[in-house]
Amino acid sequence: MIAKYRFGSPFPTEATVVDLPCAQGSPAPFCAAEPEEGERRLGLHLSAEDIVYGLGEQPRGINKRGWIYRSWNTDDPIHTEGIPAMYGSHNFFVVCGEKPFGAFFDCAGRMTFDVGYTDPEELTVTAYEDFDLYIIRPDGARETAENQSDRTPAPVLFPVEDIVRQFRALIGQSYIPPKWGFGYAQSRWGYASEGDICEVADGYAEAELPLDAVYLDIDYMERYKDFTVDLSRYPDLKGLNAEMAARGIHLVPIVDAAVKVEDGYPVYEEGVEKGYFCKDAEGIPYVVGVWPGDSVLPDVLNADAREWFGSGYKFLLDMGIEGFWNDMNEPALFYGKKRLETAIEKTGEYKGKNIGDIGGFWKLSGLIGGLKNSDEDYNAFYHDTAVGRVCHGEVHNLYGYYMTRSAAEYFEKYAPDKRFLLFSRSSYIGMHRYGGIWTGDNCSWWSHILLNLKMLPSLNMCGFLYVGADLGGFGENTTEDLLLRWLALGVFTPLMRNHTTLGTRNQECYRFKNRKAFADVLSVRYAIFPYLYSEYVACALEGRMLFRPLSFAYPSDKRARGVEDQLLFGDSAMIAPVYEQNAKGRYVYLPERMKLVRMRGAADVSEEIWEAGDHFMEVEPGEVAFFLRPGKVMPLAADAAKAKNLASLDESKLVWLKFISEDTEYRLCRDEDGYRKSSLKDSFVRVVVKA
Ligand code: MIG
Repeated sequence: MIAKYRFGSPFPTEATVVDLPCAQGSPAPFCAAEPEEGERRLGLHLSAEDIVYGLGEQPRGINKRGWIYRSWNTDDPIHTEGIPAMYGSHNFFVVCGEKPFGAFFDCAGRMTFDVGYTDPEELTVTAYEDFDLYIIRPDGARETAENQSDRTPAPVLFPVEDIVRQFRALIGQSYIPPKWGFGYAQSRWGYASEGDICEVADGYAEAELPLDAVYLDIDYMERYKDFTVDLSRYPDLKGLNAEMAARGIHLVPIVDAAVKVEDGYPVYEEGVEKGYFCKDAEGIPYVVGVWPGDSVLPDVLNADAREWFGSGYKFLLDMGIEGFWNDMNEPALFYGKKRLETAIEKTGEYKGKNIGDIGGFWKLSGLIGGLKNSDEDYNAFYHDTAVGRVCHGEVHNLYGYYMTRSAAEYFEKYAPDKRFLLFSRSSYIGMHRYGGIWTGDNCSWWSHILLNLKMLPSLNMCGFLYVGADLGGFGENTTEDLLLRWLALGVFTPLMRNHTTLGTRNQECYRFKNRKAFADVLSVRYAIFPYLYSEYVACALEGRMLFRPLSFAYPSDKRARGVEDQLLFGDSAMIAPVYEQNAKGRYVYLPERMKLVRMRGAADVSEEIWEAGDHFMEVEPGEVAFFLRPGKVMPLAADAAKAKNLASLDESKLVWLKFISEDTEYRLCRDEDGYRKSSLKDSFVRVVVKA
């Protein structure tokens, strides 16, 4: 049951795919709260036992209670617990208590969610732009939903999951990548040339470690110009791509949001001529500074400009490239050109002056330091949209969504039935239909393994199923044990990519000493692939979550409701990764009797039944341990240890992990080509697994 309330005349975000009539009256259970000038506030009382789930890409807990979160897409590479906002805005949450309900604030601009920060018993939502509010109440546990394919046995949906399912039906089906998008991938900012890419592919091959993709960061472009290739570094990208494809490896180039200002550069010239870049109040393309230097921003909120920018990907598609990652699309700005000029002028005023009074020093450093990602810039350029000219500051959170949509809509034209790999840094709900996300610039910190885990269910709720973090950590130097432990979580995440920044220590698995441990952990990914893929596709088609908090399946178990470092993974499994330095293992809570599965590589699997309650679970680096729930089964690829990548994985021979006392059916996704959209729904087969 969904009720929609309209506040003002919001910008049409196209987050939802169902057009609902607006309800009259007040949006219970919310009450109007005292607003400040220029904002709207809604609040509600939280009772002691209420849990708040959702909000997608945000720091802190799975249960969001006890902090204030902001929706304002921001490129901030230091993901501490205190950061005001991250790259995406996902304004959906569920309050899970006696009368559970979900709330989606469809608002293109700035918002805050004070979830018991100011007052532990109050949840206050503040919006700085007009919005639509959707309140979703459970339809009741149901065996079959209309959009549910013929999965047997149908999972029983508890109220919270039912709310999520209704929400997902409202926002449309989640993106499904091609099969190879589930393979293990290597990336780094700083691979300087074709030779570096070959070295990575060879490094993995020689170490007999699997690899499905190598990512190309901004270094492949000619001076960071979108839809160009630096020929001095990559003399024949098409040839390189074909060579890699023959080895079962995909190349995945980055595309940045901003377009370099440069005479003679066709993307720039064409965009200017057609009026497709964001403009200032006088209608002149607004110049900002990003990696290419002075740049302009494609007006992806304008349908024509969006179509035009999307067609730029053709340049790379024609080389046989099948996957992309979209970056810097918050959009991240190092400076606005006019403001930079003013700032430089102002610094002149300090010449010869004594800035020994520390105030002067801070003002001076603030002149340049304060230019980055500044609201003054965001409020100074405009989009020409279907509803007229709109200031960017009012629709800021939509930019990454529409940039990614522009690519996806072009792919649809380029090869209508083909699935491409596509994910973005910045996002908004609605983008989940067009691509996935990675969670941006984390660090090689132990705490970020846990941060990775905690975001998974929140993102899934909001429709983002194809998600992953930079495994091993992006900023700072990784260590062998950190990478191994992180990979042991990464084997479960749909996007499994090792990525790091410029200048950090080498982070490719083959660089480390304990080769066997890396071979073991990576091969587990290929072993569980039949399960991961089947669960993923089913979750996308049916509007369910791949990762769920324990409370979703054990709602009346008080302990389970508070677990913040374990998750249900698909319908059959529970995961509990190790996330502490030098730890020999970890404590794990079992809400019921489960079967512990230990994998020391794809071929070495041992099983043990553990009783409900608390246990210390020893896990060696390189080993993957997880739990099978009672009555459940999980297909594994029998020969996964031999797989060099997903293309070479023999999916025909399965072994079944099972914790069952009677024959059980599993619905397996047998999507042979792994590329097509149309055949996906019909690719499920029912397999009876004998007890
Ligand atoms: O300002 O392209 O999050 O993954 O390696 C940094 C260089 C720009 C940020 C992305 C990161 C990528 C990096 N980019």
